[in-house]
Amino acid sequence: MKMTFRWYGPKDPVTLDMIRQIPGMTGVVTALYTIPVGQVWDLDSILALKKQVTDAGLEMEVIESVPVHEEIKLGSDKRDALIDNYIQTIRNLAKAGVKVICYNFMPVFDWVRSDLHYNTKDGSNCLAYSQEQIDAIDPKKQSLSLPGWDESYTKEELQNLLKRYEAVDEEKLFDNMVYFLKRLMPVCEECDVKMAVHPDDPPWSLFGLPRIVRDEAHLDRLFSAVDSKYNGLTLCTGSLGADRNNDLVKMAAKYAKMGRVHFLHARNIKFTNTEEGHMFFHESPHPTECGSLDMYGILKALHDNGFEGYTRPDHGRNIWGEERRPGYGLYDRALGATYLYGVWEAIDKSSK
Ligand code: DNO
Repeated sequence: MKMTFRWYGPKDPVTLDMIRQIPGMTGVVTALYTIPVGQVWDLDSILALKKQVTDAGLEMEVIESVPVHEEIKLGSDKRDALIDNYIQTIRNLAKAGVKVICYNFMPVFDWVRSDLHYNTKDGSNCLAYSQEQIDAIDPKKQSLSLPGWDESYTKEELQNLLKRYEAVDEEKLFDNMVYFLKRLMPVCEECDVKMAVHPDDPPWSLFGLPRIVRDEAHLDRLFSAVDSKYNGLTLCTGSLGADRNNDLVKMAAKYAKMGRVHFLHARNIKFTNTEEGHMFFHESPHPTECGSLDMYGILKALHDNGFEGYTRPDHGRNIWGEERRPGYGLYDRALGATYLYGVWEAIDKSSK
């Protein structure tokens, strides 16, 4: 397991120097944030980014994310040219030594939360999700104000996009994803770059839009439809774990054994309602006992099934007065990294 940290580029207040001082850190996971979705990432820009990272004594072997254009997810006649661009980006990233690309196939919205500053009892605050609050939003009728939503679209663009997705059900989205991956695979195999899809967060349909990377049945179908180890997974525990029916220890063991887990997003969440269902959860410190997910069990399952991929501590809370990008401050993620490192060392040494 290689420990990494997400870095949002030169403007990130969490600097490379800070990241380097976290014990066990080998590299950062980053992206070129200034290139519009759909355009080729040119080699010079990639190499310039890499130089900043390596000058700071870190590696840049994972990209999160190369975003997939909506026309590809919609399967429109514009997709082939956009997939050509994606392929060229993969080739350029490979030349810079990138090994894994994290991406998602969620229509329109990436991760969704109802609160970015949910106050917990210990005085920290964190990201939270309330189904009731999300259900009260109808993006087709009202202008959208979702925490974390970056307003990439004008109101009209969003309405048009949502309208176009009315013709895309789960099956169609799945076909479009398979089409995309089948075109990528020969290049990934040639360049040795692994695709690692990020699960839907949360892993169920939102606002009537289809979401298909959400449980074991959907992942099995995806992995057999495009049967290459280069078609793999970012095992995001907090995303998949939000559905209590997902047995993460089992899934970690199964997909690691298949050689499909290339990247681990390690994060714990706590359900605070006692009823079954997806009504409310907030993010919690990484250790098992702090949340509802068996973090130890997941790491052990990965370890025992040969996981050798990259890991990063996912979202941290705001603690010690820190007020940085929600989920992506320094302190709690650094604590998370150290916890993950320690658990991994213990599992590894005690298994020899
Ligand atoms: C949220 C992240 C996601 C992830 C993308 C991958 O904190 O885990 O935004 O980067 O879904 O494409």
